[in-house]
Amino acid sequence: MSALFTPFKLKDVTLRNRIAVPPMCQYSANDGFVNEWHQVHYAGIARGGAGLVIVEATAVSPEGRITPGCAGLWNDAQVEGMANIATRIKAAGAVPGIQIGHAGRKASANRPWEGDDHIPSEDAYGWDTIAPSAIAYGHGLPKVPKEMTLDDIARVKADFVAAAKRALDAGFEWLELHFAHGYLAQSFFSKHSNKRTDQYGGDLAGRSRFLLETLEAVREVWPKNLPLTARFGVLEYDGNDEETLAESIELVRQMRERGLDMLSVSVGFTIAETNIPWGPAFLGDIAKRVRNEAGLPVASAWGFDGPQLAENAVANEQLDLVMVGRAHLADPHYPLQAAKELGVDKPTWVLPAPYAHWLERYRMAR
Ligand code: FNR
Ligand code: 531
Repeated sequence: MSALFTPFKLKDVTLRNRIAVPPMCQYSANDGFVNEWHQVHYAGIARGGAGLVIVEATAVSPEGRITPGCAGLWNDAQVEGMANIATRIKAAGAVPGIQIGHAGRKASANRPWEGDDHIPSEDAYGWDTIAPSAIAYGHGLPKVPKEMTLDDIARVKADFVAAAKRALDAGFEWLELHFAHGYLAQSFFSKHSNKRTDQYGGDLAGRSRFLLETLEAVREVWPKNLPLTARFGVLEYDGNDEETLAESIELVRQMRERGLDMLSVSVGFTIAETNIPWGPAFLGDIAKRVRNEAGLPVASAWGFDGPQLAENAVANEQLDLVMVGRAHLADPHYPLQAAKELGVDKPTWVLPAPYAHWLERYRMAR
């Protein structure tokens, strides 16, 4: 019996298995509008059998994009293209999810394969960035962001709410707030990037305020019966992990109390000077600690793609959902290959019926 290939119910949504495609930027949008590439990419990946497909980081405002190629839901016209994607993910038997976020001081950057570095604000494709404090990330992202005023903070929270409403209109059934990877929300939480002396900085409560208020505001408009989740960096691997983890778990508890249904455990990526112990499933034990101490279901990523690793993560109660990213780019049918490797003989939990009928194990032998 496989733990990975069992359905997962969260609120009124049931996933056909524990494999999720995490958000992965395609850097292919124009003015925030998705196009034919996104339709091909998401339909193809959903066809492979994952239980949940989460659409890439989608900006809540133009200046919230990471790159000019990022998707957006900052205006109503952008809903149609996203609705086509949600419809196709659902038609392929997966649950359609989407991640919304704001890139903060990491915004206005070139695509990774075009430098991954800041585009000067005076360039046609560049823009000024905003953040909790006027502190640059540095390295390839040297632009010093403007310290956000209280009005800026109120506007960005409202942008998250408006984007969440548009995601619902587009037919998404799973919403993930991008609170990780050194972008705006993560940078409010981290002492490295937040030196504010007002109510949005200072102690844990101050550094948590933007995340908690944004979550509460989005929870108000996102249906109670649909999963509202967040991806959040619970540590930085900056030599201060124990303190950061303790603060993070307290924040996650408070997010759960305010209606967070699940956490996708990640790394903060707030600063470049870190010592991340990259390796297959390296976040497994961290995720289990968050799951146990914060008391809510968790997902995580980074090198969980080996089928036995993914199986063990669920069987050992480290994760409720395994995010498998790059392996899905290499093979959209990753779930089918994993099912074969794990000897799972009920591909109906993996694939749409028209495929499953002909791909059951014994039929494949003919
Ligand atoms: C990512 N990742 C990512 N994460 C996120 O929260 N939002 C995003 O939009 C993206 N975009 C993105 C694009 C590309 C091309 C890659 C490779 C990655 C991180 C991704 O979701 C995942 O956490 C990592 O890729 C690690 O998982 P794997 O690939 O080791 O399974
Ligand atoms: C982070 C990443 C680091 C190392 C390997 C894979 C991914 N991601 C974060 C992404 C953008 C691309 C890099 C986002 O969260 C948008």
